[in-house]
Amino acid sequence: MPPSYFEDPAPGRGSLAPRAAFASDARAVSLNGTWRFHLSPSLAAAPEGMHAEDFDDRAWDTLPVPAHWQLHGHGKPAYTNVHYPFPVQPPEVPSDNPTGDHRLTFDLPADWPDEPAVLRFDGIDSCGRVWLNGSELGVTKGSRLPSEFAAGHLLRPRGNVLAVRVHQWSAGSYLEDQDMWWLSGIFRDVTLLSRPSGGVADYQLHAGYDHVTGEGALSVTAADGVLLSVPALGVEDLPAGETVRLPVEPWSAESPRLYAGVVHTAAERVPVRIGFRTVVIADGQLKVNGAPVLFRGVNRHEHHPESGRALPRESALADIELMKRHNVNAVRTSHYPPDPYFLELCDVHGLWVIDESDLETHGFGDLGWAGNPSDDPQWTDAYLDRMRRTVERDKNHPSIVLWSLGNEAQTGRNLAAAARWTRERDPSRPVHYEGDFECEYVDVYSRMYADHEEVDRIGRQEDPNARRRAMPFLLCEFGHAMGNGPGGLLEYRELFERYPRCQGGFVWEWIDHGLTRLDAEGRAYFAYGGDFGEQIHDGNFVIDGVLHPDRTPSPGLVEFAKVFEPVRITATAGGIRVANHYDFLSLEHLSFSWAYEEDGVAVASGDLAVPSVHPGQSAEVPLPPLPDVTGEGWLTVRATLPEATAWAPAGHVVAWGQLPVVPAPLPPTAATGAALRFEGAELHLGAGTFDAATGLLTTLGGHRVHGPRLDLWRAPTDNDRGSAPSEESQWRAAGLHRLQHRVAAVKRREAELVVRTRVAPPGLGFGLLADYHWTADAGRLRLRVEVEPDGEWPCTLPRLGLRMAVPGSFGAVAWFGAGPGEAYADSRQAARVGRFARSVEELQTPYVYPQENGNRTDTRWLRLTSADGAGIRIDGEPLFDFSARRWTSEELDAARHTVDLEPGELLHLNLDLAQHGLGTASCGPGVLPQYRLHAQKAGFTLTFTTVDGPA
Ligand code: IPT
Repeated sequence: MPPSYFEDPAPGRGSLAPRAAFASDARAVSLNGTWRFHLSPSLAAAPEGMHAEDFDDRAWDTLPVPAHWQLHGHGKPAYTNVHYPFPVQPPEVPSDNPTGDHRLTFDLPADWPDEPAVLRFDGIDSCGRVWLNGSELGVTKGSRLPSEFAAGHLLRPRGNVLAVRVHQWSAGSYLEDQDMWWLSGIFRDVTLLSRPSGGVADYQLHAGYDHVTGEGALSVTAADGVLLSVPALGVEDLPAGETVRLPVEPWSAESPRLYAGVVHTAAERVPVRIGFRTVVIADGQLKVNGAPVLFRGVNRHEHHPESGRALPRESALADIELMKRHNVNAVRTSHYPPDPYFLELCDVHGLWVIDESDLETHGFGDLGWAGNPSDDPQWTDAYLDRMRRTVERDKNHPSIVLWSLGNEAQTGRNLAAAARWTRERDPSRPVHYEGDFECEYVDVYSRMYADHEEVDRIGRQEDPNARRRAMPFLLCEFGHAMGNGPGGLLEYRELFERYPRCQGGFVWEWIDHGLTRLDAEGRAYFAYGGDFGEQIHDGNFVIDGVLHPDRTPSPGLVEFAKVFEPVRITATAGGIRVANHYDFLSLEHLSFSWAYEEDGVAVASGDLAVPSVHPGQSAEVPLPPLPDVTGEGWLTVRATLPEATAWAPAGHVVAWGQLPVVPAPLPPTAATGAALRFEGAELHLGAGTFDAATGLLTTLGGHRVHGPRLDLWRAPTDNDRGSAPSEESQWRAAGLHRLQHRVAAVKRREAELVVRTRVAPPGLGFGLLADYHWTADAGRLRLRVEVEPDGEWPCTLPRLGLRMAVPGSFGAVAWFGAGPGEAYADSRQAARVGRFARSVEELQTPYVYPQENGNRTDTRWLRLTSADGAGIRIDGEPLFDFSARRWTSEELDAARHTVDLEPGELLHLNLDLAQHGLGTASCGPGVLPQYRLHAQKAGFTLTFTTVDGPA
C-alpha cells in the first residue's frame, strides 16, 4: 500500500517556495480567532467531507487558533524526552492517530484587492491538509516551519470556508523527537496575505561590516526592479544586486544598532531593519566584526504553562527582557526555529542567535540508531526542506550568526547535504551541528555537557582530531538546570576566559515546561511527564529551566547573571579593579556607585568615577573615602544603567562586586558560668531546659523547641539523583535517610553539659561520633558540636549540621550573612554579604519537583521571631548555613508536586557547617571535587539567645 500523505517521508505538497518572513504595506488579514473544531481518534473515525463548503459544523466545538487542542480539553499532553511514544517503524504512524478538524468561515475586508493572495501558516503540528472553499491547497509538515499556499484564485468576498485537517502523528513526527511535550494543532498564526503583482516576492539583505575601514557593504538580492532605501544612510533606490559601501555603525548583541529601511517596488513597500555585521571564522575563533565573541547563552524552547508552544507575544518579550537583565547574550533556538516575532526582538534588543532547524531523531538511539532517517535517502528531501524553510524564512535577521542543522539526529548524508546546501545558500553564516562528532561538515566544534576537564583538554589543544582543533569550540548545551542547580558555572566561565577557542556555551535550558493544573482542592500546580496518564514518559526531566514555568527566575538564573556579568569588580591590594568583559562596549554606558555597610547596615555611599575601559581591559580605581567602623565592613560596588534601555529600567544593576574592608571583630567571649541543675527528668542550663535522658534541648527561654541534633540528610535534588551510581542511591544505601542516634552519655563536666552520641545507619557498621557541649551565661546558651567518623564511610554526605524544630509562629526570619537568595557551595556567586529579612514562605524556592532548596550561606547570625517580636537568635562562630521550612526534609523528599507540601505546626531549621554541592549530574558532570562533602572530623559552634517581644 502506498503511504498515505501523512506517512510519506517526503515534505508536504502544494506549498509555495519558502521565502523571507516579512510584513509589508500589502493587505493582510489575520485568520487567528475562534474556529470550529472536532477531534477524532483516528483518520478512519474522522467525519467525511469536512472540507466541503456546505459541511455542517454547527455541532462541533470551538477552539482558539493558534492553540494546541490538548490544552483545550481535547486529548492529553504527553511528555517524552528521547523515546517515541509509538512503535518505531518509519514512516508508519499509529492508525489511532488523533485527527483534529478545523474550520473557519471568513469574509474579506470590503477593500480587499483583486490580486494574488497566499494563505500562510506559521506552524501546524504535525501535519495539516488544507482546503479553501472546497478545493485542496496542499499538505504541510514540519511543525515549527511556515508554509504558504496560493489562495487568490479561490477567494470570494464573503463566506470563504477554510478547512484544515491536522494529524497528531505523521512521518514528520520521526523528525520531531525533541525533548518536549507532544502537543498538536495549528499553534502559530494563520494569515491571509495579498501578494500584489509586481510586489516584493522575496529579498535577502546583505549588510556586512568591515571593522578595519568602518564601512558597511549594503545590498539586496531580489527580483529585478526591487529597490532598497535607507534614509539615515542616504541610500535611495539602490537597485537589487548593486552594492554600496559607506561608513556605518555596526550591529552587535551589545549594541544592536539597526537602520530602518524599505525594500520596495512600485507595488509594495517592505519596512526592514538592517544591522551591519560580518561573521567569520579566523584563527580558530568565531569573530563578529573582527572581535571574538563569548556566548553566554541559553537554549530556548517556546513554552507557556497554559498555552504550550502557542506562545503569547508578551511571553516572547518577557523572555528577551529576562535574558538581557540576567546577562544572557545568546540564544540557541532549541530545537526548531522560534515564532518569527522572537527573532525580531533579538535584532532589536541584541542577542546572538543560533537558529536551529526543526529536526531531532533522538528516539532512534534506543534502537542503536538503526533506521535513523539522517542517513536514509528517502528522507533527504525532508531534511533539505526543513533547512531551506529555516534559512529562507530567517535569513534577514542580523541577530542570527550561526545556522544549526538540528539536534540529536546522529550523523549521516542528509545532514551533510543540509550543511552543503546551507553554506552555498548563505556563505555569510557558519554552520553548527553537534552531532557531526568528527566535524566533517560543520564549521564549529560543538559539544554538549562536556565536563570541565574535557573543556580544559580542548582548550589546551589536546584533541587528537586536527579538524576539530582548528575550529572554534562551543558548548551547545551545558549547565543542565534541572531542579536545584546548576552548580559549577563559575568553573566553566574560567575555562571560557582562559582559552581563546572556547567561546562559551548555552545553558540547558531557559524555561521549565511545567503545565498548569489544579488539584482536587482547586490549588494550582505545575504538571510534568506522567501527570496526564502517559504510558511512557520521562517524568520531570522536562522541568530543567532557569525560569520556573511562570517565568519567575530560579536561583540558577540569578547565579548565571552573576557568573557571566560583563563587568567584573574585585579587590586589589589597595583599590578596586574594574574589568570590562564585554566584547565590544566600553564601560561608558554604565554608572558606578558604592555603598559601605557595617554589619550589614548602610553607613556611607557615593558615586564611583571609573575611567573608560576598553573590552578585555581593566582599570584600577582607588577606594572611596570610608568612615571608620568597628563592626564588619563591606564595600559593595555596583555598575548600573544610568538610563532606561529597551530591556531594563534606569538603575538596573548589570554587575556588582563586594570587597571586604574591615574583618569581623573577634567573637564575644564564650558563654559560660551558668550553673547546670538536674531536676528530675529535666536539666536546666541558662535559658535552656534539656531532657535528662536524651540530652536534647526542650525549651529555650520558655519557647518549646526540639533540640538541635546531628543531621546529614537532605531531600535529594534532581542532580543528586542523576548519573549512576547517583549520590542519592549511595546515600540511601548508606542509610543516611534513616540514621539512628544512640545517646551514650549525658553528663556534667563542671558547668558544661556533655552529650555523647553515635549517629549511624541501621544494619551497617560505620557512623559518626557526635559530642554536644553546652555551656551558658545569664543570657546565652552555647553549643559546641564535635564530630568524628567512626569506621569507613562509603559515600559523601548530603549535609553536615544540626536540625531543630521551633514554634511555627517564628515565621519572620532575619539574618546577617550571604543572601538574599539561596546558595550552595558550587552556586554561590550571586549571594552577597548583607542583612536580609524574609518570611519563612519567602525562603522557599518552589521547584516544580520538590527537593532541597532555600539554603542560605555564610550566616553570621539568624533571628526568628513571631508577630509580637519574640523569638530566638542564633550566632555562628563564625559562620553557618541555614534553611527554615514548615515541613521536614523527609516530607520534602516525599513530595512530588508543590501542592503536596502542607505546612505543619513547627518550623524546621537546619543549621549546617556545610552541604554537598549541586553539580549537574541530572545531565552532565557531578559535583567538582572541591565542593564534595566528606565525613570528616569537624567542629562548629552556635550560640542561642532569646529575643524579647515588646513588653
Ligand atoms: C540533550 C538534548 O539535546 C536536549 O534536548 C535535552 O534533552 C537535554 O539533553 C537534557 O535535558 S541530549 C542528552 C543525551 C545529553
